[in-house]
Order: sequence, then C-alpha cells, then structure tokens
Amino acid sequence: MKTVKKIKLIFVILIISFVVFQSSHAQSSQTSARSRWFREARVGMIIHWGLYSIPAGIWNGKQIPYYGEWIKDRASISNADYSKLATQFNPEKFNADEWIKMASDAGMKYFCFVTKHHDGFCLWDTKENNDWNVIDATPFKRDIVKELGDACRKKGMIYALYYSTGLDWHYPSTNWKAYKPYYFGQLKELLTNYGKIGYLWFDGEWTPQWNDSEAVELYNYVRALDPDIITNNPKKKSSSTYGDFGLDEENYSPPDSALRSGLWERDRLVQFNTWGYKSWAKWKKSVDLIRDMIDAASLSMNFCINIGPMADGSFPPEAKAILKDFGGWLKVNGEAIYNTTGNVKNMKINCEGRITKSELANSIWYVHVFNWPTNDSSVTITTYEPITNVTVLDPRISIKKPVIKRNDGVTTIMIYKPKTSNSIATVIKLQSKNSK
Ligand code: H79
Repeated sequence: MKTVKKIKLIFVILIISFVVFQSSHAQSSQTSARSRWFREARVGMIIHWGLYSIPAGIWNGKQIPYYGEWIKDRASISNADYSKLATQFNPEKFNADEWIKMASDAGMKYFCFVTKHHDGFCLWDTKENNDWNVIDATPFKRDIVKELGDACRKKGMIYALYYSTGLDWHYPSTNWKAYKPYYFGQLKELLTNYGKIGYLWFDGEWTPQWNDSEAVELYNYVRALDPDIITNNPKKKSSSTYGDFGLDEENYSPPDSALRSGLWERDRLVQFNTWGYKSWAKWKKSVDLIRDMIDAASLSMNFCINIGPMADGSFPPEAKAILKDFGGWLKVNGEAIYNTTGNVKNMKINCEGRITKSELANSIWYVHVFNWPTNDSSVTITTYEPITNVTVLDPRISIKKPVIKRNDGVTTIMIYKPKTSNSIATVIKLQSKNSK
C-alpha cells in the first residue's frame, strides 16, 4: 500500500475507534452502576463562592453587568487589585454543616462545590501553588473543600466537584504546556484527598486549546483516578455524546432534540444572570424554579439549583426563602421526582402540567398539575394504561372521587379542582391494577 493510503487508513481507523469509544461511554452511563446515584437523585445544588463574592457585582462603585464570578474579566480588574481580595477573604459565618443541612432540608440529594473558578483561586489546600489558594493567601486558612466533604458524608449527601479546566486567569491556561501538568496535579488532589466524589464538572471547554484529544485524555485520566466517577461532557456543554452527562446550563441550553438521549443535568440560577452572589441582581420566584425542576424531571433530566453565598459565608435571605419552598414542596411531593423518569408518551393531560413515572414500582405515574382549568371543567387525563387508583400525594388536599372510565382500551380520568390546591403543582398519583 502506498504511504499516503496507509496514513489515510490509519487516520480513518483512529477516528472510528474514537467515536466508538465515546459512544460506548455515553450509552453505558445511562444504565451503568456508576451513574445510578445520579439517575436516582434527580435534584442537587451547586455553589459558586469565592473571591468574587466580596465585590458581589460592584467595582469602583459601578454595577458590573454579566455573571458576578466574571467580575475580574468584565471590569478589567488587574491581577494586583484582584489578589487584594484574597487578603479580605475571611468568611466568619461559614459553617459547612449548616450549608449541607440547608441543602438537605431543601430536598437536595447531591451537593456540588466550585473548587476553582476561572479566576484560578483554589478553595482547598492545594500543593500545586503556594500563593493562590485559601490556605496560603487568605486570613481564613481553612480547607473549604475538605470541610464541605466531611459535612456531606455526615449527612449522607453525595459530594460533587466543579473545576474550571479550560480557563484559568491566574495560571493562564493559554500557556497550555505549563498549565496542563498544573491542572492534572490539582485534579489528582481533588479526586484522591477528599473521599468519594460523585461527579466532576469541567468548565471552560469553549477555549481554543480545548480539542477532542485533550477532552478524551482528560476523561481517561479522571476515570483512571476514580473508575466509578462520572463527569459532564468535557468537550462541549450542550451535548452528552462525550463523558457521562450533558449540561443544560441556564443561558446555554441545548436544542430539545439533544435532550432525547443521554443523561442530562439542568442548572438554574436563583438570581438573574449570575451564579456568584450579586448584591443588586433580581431574584427569581420559587414557583418558576420548582416548576422548572418538575419540567426537568418530566424530561428525565436532573435539576441542580445554583446558590451564590455571600462573602461572610451565609446564604442570602432570598436564597434561603427559595430553598425553604423547595423543601416544603419536595417533602410532600418528592415521591414524584426522586427515582422517577420522564418522557411519558402514552398519557395526555388537558391542562398545564407535567408527567413523571416511578422507577421504584411498576405502573405508577405522577401528574403534576400546574394550573387547573379555569372554568368548571375537570383536569382530564387520557391514557391506554388501565388506571384504577387515583390519589393526591399531599394529604392536606382532598379531591372529590374522580371519575374513571375505560372504553375501547382508553382510560379517561376526570378530577375536579379541590377547594385548596398547591399553587406550584398539585401531584396526582395514578396506579394501574398492574402496580406492584
Ligand atoms: O460557572 C458558571 C459560569 O461562570 C461559567 N459556567 C457556569 C457553570 C460560564 N461562564 N461563561 N460561560 C460559562 C460561557 C462562556 C461565554 C463566553 Fe464570553 C463567550 C466566553 C467568551 C465568549 C461572555 C462574553 C464572557 C466573556 C465574553
């Protein structure tokens, strides 16, 4: 064979094996034991907190647009000025147990912490640098990644980590040769010194140095450090083709068609247009966020709520109020979210709402009614399933005996609006005679 042909053939084989390798990962993660906790948990919390929480969206008296954690870039702050923030970082109200209790009380099953954002500042005791981490550069001198990990384990909360791989303004990731061993070393610390980590979230993958082979090398490196770990797609945010799950980040959503296969996490902000706390950004309403979570579950996606704590280590009161609403709703209706799947095809409802299906038992569905029909007509559910049992999950809500008809293999269920209903979503549980 001529050399050119040979090279072409080798090239084709390489591409094919790369694609096969990646897609086998994507498929297995949907059913694998590794990702089981992720599929069951359904709801988590991510925390953006660091030096950027001190200016909280204001620099030199001006409100700086865009994400609070991008303030160094957006306000063109010099390295010298930004590093002064480290000397002010002393969050006297930080208490890892309190944070994890708030997450747990809100119904969250996993907790993800941003260990290093794009500013490169490390919130753990890294040995890879001696000037840009919480131990060496701040008066606080406590290993936050460790304290949160310990608190998670005490509470039975799964601990996950975010790490800005592709972008580091302090140890410039543009100098790839020097940066790569640095960040590989840091990932080793994070994955070997802090107990079992549920997932690792990579970020900054849009940068030019971030090509396919780097993404595959990173994924293989991380899996070698912990064969059980799962990761988001290290190459592209809005796809789950590589790695184990895709991210539907707010302001960065994939097309609906992409969501039909693979594992996904939807990430939503509690303040508009920021992940890190901003003193002046508006807050979302609980009802919208909780319905967003229900919508995610109805599409078989996880939902992860982002909180930006304040510089003193406390959660903003508005965030606490939102989390309280999540906790209140999930405490009563969690059965319709945890351990469920979505994409229910053979069931229709005549009002604004969503449907999930139990993974724990056969033939159990949950209809989440957002808005009841405004006139006197009923919520009407039509399905091929032979439903025999209709109840409301919330024991405080009582409905009149529903009308259930079965004709030509189609079940029609009519439920009239109860005197009191849940203004976020009232969950109706349907069981068929095949339920186990
Ligand atoms: O950590 C949160 C964000 O700070 C981070 N990912 C989540 C989890 C993130 N920030 N930006 N992005 C993801 C998308 C990148 C947008 C960019 Fe740009 C467009 C980078 C360069 C062009 C906007 C415009 C920011 C700089 C210029």
